[in-house]
Amino acid sequence: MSAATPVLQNDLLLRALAREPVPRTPVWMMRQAGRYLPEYRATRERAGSFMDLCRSSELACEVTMQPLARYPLDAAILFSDILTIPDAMGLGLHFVEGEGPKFERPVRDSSAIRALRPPDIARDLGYVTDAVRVIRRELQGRVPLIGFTGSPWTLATYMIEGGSSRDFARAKALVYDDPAAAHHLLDMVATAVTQYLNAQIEAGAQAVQIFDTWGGALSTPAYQAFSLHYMTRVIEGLIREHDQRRVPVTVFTKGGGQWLELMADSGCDALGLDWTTELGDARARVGHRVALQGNLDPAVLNAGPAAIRSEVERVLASFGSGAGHIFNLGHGITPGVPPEHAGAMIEAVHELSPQWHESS
Ligand code: 1CP
Repeated sequence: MSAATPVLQNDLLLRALAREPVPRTPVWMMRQAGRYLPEYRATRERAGSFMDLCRSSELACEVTMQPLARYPLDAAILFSDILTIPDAMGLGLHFVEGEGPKFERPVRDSSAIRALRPPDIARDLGYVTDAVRVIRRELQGRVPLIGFTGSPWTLATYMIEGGSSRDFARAKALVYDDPAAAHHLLDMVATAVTQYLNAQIEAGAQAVQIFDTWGGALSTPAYQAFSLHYMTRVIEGLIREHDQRRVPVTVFTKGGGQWLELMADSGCDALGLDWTTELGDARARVGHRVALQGNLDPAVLNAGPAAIRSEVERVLASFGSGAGHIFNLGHGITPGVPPEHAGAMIEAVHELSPQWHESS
């Protein structure tokens, strides 16, 4: 390790991802930097737009650090978005207030797909790797930094639909009408995703997560062919050791509870679970092969601190004793959550989890 790389003061996350013993369960939250925090809203206002916030490494670093200033979290997550890749492929991303992401030039048919060009990661996404470097410097080894990407399938849904979707009508029609075009698109996106994560790892991301937010919308065979296959290919292409440490990979397919055994075959180190799968059941199925992350229903954070504490207790008990659990929400924290409620969740994990790690 070079003199410029401070040792990691808190490596609970990396130890739990390796299913090594820990004195308590590490905790972080998906979307921990975001609109539920007034300080985030203030920085975003200063940035002008969401993409300007992502493109400024100083401001992206500032918002990455905000939840860590408030709460004793065990990881930082790069502040960026999954849609930076399609933006870098020329689709023209913008965010409409209250409506979410929109692409000016969606790819609706086979000719648009065949006209697509892969992004040049260093040229078009250098702002992301710059942010990783700035955040690592600012963290000074306090906690590990998680890098991330969307899964090829999840990115493709936004590229084909032109934004968010309820039913993925266009993306699924493409899969069934013209599977060759769908595979061509997914293949190009998978290559970009692999290079993008490797660039984040080389810049200093110490763990990475693949967000397959919309994989759960597919049938089992379509999930295997159009989502899991490409995530497996991405994982095969990743740098797995950097700075003399393993770089663990977490796969989170929302709605993927029925496919855990298949997902555990992808070569990942951990699976993210949403709240519809019990951690104890998941552990019995795949816990001897991968670590498990999750899975408090984010809606619990709209309830009061007493209810939050008892649900934290229930989630910890569901996983049970021993190593291999990373406490998290089952999906991202929502904008209306009072910040003190997130604090109550984290405090409860600190207080209640040590008993599940005694004499292991
Ligand atoms: O108005 C605003 O300020 C923008 C809100 C916002 C934020 C805070 C967006 C737009 N993206 C982000 C940051 C973000 N997105 C992070 C980093 C912050 C952190 O975790 O602390 C991450 C990891 C994401 C990942 C992301 N973006 C996903 C996968 C995770 C998930 O929640 O399922 C998805 C699907 C997106 C797309 C996206 N970007 C933004 C929004 C509102 C959305 C969702 C749109 C939809 O529901 O279809």
